[in-house]
Amino acid sequence: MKPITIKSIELHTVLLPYLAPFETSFGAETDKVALLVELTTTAGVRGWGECSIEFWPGYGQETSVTARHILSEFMLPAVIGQTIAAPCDFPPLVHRFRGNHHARAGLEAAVWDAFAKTNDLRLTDCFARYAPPGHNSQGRAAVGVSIGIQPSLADTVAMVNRRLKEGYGRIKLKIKRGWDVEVARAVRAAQPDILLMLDANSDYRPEDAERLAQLDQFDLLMIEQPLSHDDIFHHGQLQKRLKTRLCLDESVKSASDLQIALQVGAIRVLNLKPARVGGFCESLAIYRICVENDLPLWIGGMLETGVGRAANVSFAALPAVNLPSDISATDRYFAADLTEPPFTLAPDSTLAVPDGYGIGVEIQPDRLADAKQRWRENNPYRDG
Ligand code: OSB
Ligand code: MG
Repeated sequence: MKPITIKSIELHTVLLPYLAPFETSFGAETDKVALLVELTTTAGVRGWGECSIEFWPGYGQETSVTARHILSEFMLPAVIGQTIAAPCDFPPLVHRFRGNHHARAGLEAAVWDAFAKTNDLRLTDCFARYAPPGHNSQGRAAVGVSIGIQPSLADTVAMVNRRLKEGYGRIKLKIKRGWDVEVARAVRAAQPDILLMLDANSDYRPEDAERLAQLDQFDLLMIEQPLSHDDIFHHGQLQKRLKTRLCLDESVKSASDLQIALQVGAIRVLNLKPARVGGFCESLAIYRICVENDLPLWIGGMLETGVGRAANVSFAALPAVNLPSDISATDRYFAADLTEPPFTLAPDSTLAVPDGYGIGVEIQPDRLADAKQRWRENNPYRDG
């Protein structure tokens, strides 16, 4: 494979309005704030990555502004001018800067895209080269849809019916304390046979175990991250009391965290967000652990723009990603995304990997400029 040499890197903060606000246990959001990384090689190849981030530290500890700071002050100077022979030669270059996984993941994603394009490969086939032998890209990813907290039970059932009609074969509902058993009951009553799961985004405490055990009656595919974002131990305790499989999202920030979660019985399904674990190289290490342990795996989303969505679909097309991923069609999120072509849902609830090399989608410069302008005019921070 041909190496790349990094000539320059530009960061873009954008604001892109959602078609409808998205509400989770930590609040409602009306716009996507995204941080994009545009990398240019000395050969003139352009790679794009997305930091998969939000504008406040509710899901993770980073924000679009902290990620921009860490990248521009520390990580970019460490990589500009460097030659990279293989994508996973990148992490050691920024290893001395701790944490800040979403920031480093966006930069690493741009490296992967540039590397794949330099070598005339789709990103999905590039990932497959570093996956275990025989793990070739399937060219498409099974997906579901994540439904935010709605104003009422009737609205929730109506939204579920709408998404089913659009063709989604797996429904995930956001829950929080006080918005759980009744929601699951209402949706199950309306739809007895669908693949249904719940995501609490860390809203519950260990003493809520009895409440969570009531959810066992609804034949759920899994319950995602009920307890604290930094608490693997109590998920292990909780799993002993639940029939329903626990899925971890927030708590697994590295391959090591996953090994610990497996050891203490805290995990029966993994939601892998490549950004949360610091990028696709760590994601490939985690992928191997899932294969070795027969741990069911799917790829999570952070309502990304087309840049992040394309990379995640490319990873989700690997064969050990064996449950539907949280990567929905473009029209689930935006009126017009920053990239073309849009992702459309196939009747079998899959998204196709784009055809082109690298991430396979093209940034639309006019829309990028508009979205950057929108951020400048609507930046909600008091300090910068
Ligand atoms: O917990 O999976 C989550 C979005 C933002 C932050 C956290 C989560 C989510 C989602 C959205 O569930 C999934 C998607 O991108 O469609
Ligand atoms: Mg989640």
